[in-house]
Amino acid sequence: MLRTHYSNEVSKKDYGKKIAIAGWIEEIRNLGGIAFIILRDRYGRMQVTAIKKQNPELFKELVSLSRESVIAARGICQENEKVRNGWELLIEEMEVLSHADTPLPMGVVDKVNVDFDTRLDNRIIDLRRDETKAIFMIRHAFIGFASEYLRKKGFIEVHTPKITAASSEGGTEVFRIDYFGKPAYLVQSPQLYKQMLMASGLDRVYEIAWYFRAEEHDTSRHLNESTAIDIEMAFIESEEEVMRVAEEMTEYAIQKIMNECSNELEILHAKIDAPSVPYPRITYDEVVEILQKEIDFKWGEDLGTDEENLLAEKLDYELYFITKFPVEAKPFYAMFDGKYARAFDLEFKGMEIASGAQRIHDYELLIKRMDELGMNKENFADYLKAFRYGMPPHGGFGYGIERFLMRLLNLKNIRECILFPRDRKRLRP
Ligand code: AMO
Repeated sequence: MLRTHYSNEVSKKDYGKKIAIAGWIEEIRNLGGIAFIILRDRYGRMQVTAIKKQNPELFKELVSLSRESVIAARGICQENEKVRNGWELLIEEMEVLSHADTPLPMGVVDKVNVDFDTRLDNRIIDLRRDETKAIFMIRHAFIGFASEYLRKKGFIEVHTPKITAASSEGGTEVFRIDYFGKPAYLVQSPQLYKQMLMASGLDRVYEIAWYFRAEEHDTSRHLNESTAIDIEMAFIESEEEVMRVAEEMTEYAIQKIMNECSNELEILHAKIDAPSVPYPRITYDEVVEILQKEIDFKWGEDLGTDEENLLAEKLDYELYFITKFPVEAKPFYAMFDGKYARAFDLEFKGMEIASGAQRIHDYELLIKRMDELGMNKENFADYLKAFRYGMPPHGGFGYGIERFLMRLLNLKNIRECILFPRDRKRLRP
């Protein structure tokens, strides 16, 4: 066995016993007769101590290794109060599992600031840094807790196609691909499929979804490939029921993250306020009123980054819904009352992290709406078919995972929250 213990698994009962540890060499301090090696594994760091006269060959090999080489070390686990975790390994045997090339393209522990592009170009090494790892541990936790909440509420996890013949959120911002000689698209969201599923009798579904959007943005809050938690639920009376799921899921996940990810939050210096539900609801009309006191803003316009920031400055809370948008501001599938769509955005510190709506479930009304918008219904034949044989009232939301994390952890760039970001300039690694 290469490893009997991870760094965090060693306890007093192991002192004096032989153990095996493994990981990356972070630091080598060679004092001549004795050398101290800091070895890093998934959970932390440990000290390996080598004494030259005990085994000169092993000592020589160990101190000549390059930083970030991977070794497995066996020896006696010995109590040592001077070492941070209270013990060290007195090395007796070693297996070099992999030599790291030099120089490293970026440092792992160096305090010098590495620029963001270098970090992304070397993402695997970047992930060895505590801060980067902490973000992805919290991402993992968030998805787990959100799923846990949804499953408790009767949502089942589904996976819908990512290659499709029709686009859901608008025609131009799609990646076109060649599908055996026929045109196809990468989905912008699971929108059409999750709605279709509401006619299946499954009633409540969720998906950890991939969004592909060929938007030409180059901002700190947009990605061309992003992930979301998408839900759809049937037999609702209004979008209020959907909003309740969005806010309760958020509250549940934040609480759990605070309880179970305190180490990671500390590494990231993230201080979290966990507001209780219900989150405030502000109508679009109220937003317009607030904005018009400050800037020139017309009813019907979209809220851009500047407007969202300004609004956040004027409000005292971090998490809130904007409701009752103008119909024109929302996609064709949103249900409406007169000039207002039954749609909402969930805002977190001045940025939209989720949006959703009650949908049009009546086939005739949907056709009418698509005609008004001049949409080509043939492209939506399969979607429309699902509305013809019994479709209950329904609604749902799409909740950006990277956007949520960015705000929760106060990160400046959304690219911090996805392993291998895709943007207009970045298709690698
Ligand atoms: P929308 O287009 O608002 O709605 O997307 C839902 C949420 O997904 C995130 N998001 C993005 N994150 C990063 N980069 C992007 N380019 C990007 N685009 C979207 C945001 C956003 O709030 N079908 C509807 C949802 C629904 O009604 O169920 C939709 O896709 O956090």
